Amino acid sequence: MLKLKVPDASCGHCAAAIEKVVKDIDPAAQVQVDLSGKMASVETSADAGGIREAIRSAGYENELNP
Ligand SMILES: [Cu+2]
Repeated sequence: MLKLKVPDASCGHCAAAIEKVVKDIDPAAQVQVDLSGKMASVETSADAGGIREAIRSAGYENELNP
């Protein structure tokens, strides 16, 4: 489980955009975006760096949350 802080995620469109770019990499990924907590949880077997870069490219800076 990859937990990311995504400070700029503020609405449903943000959540959908994040989910889309993750699923473009791993269609089997489970993605949950917590807008109030500004967190994204991603269950994936894909490389964390690639997932983070894709989310960043979509316009959302993100940090690993331990
Ligand atoms: Cu938004």
